[in-house]
Amino acid sequence: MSAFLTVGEPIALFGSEEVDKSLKDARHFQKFLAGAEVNVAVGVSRLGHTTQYITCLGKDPFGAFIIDQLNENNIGTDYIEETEDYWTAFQLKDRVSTGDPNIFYFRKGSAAAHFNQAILDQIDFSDVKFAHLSGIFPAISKEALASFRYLVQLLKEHNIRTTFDPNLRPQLWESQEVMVETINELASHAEIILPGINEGEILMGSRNPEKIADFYLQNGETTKTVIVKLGEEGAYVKQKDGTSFTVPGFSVPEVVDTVGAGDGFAAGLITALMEGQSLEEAVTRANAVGALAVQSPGDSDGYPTPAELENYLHEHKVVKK
Ligand code: KDG
Repeated sequence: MSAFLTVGEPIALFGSEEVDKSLKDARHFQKFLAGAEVNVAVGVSRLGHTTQYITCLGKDPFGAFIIDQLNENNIGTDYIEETEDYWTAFQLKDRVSTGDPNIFYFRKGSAAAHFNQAILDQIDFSDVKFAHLSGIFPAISKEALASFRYLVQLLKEHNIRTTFDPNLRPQLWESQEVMVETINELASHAEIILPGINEGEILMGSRNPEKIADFYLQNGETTKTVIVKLGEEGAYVKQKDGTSFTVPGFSVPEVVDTVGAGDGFAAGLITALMEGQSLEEAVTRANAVGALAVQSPGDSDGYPTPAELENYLHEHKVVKK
């Protein structure tokens, strides 16, 4: 079995190559692998760790493309189901000169939304050290939400360390109220929670990183650490024992696309913790992977190999303690 696993909806992403052109007008697109959780698997695998990605794909060209991408990225496919009944999701993303790109999804009723939780009973947890969960998969359907809850139960039974990224996608929820309530409840089962500062404002009504962290540390059944992502500014960390610190981010010469930075952050954090680094070193690596991610057009094409990461940290004068 693998050291890392995650479950989610993978998406074939068509990223526009025409800067500041609307999705209606753009004609030239490049195809990438996307999906928040699979992005994390790509980042973890690229940094040299064994991974399994759990999902359901349609038997269609996008599903076949995703399988190829998983194989190319050395990601385990032992727990992937394929169906002829539903399509694999895809999405369009524009290219903007500033800010976050616009995204249009074609995912309602997808194969992943019809995920059958029976496959979770086949998982071999023996070597699993970390599992990453996000707020997107439980938002796509009732089946996915139930499967998410069942996986949380299995992870608890096997004492697996877990990270949770709220990854708010309001368009996938029936109302903001349901989204906030469900995400905060799901987050409470994770050991490490990774909200973005803007998400904190929606989820608990404050942009104060300490208040966001305190909210989750008090509510979290098993929560030991909250890491609030501050974008370019880095990340604020608070632990159950009350210790807190901020790890500064890396300045980036040119932001090409912000999507995928948070998933890269999670991959950097998880791999460093699996390698026995301190929490501060792990958050430094997380910031570095996030900074590399925003300099490329796809979600995950900027994620580094160990040598690329080493070079980046060296160039930015981060010395190992
Ligand atoms: O975090 C990146 C994701 O936003 C993207 O890959 C697509 O999963 C996706 C989503 O729902 O936004």
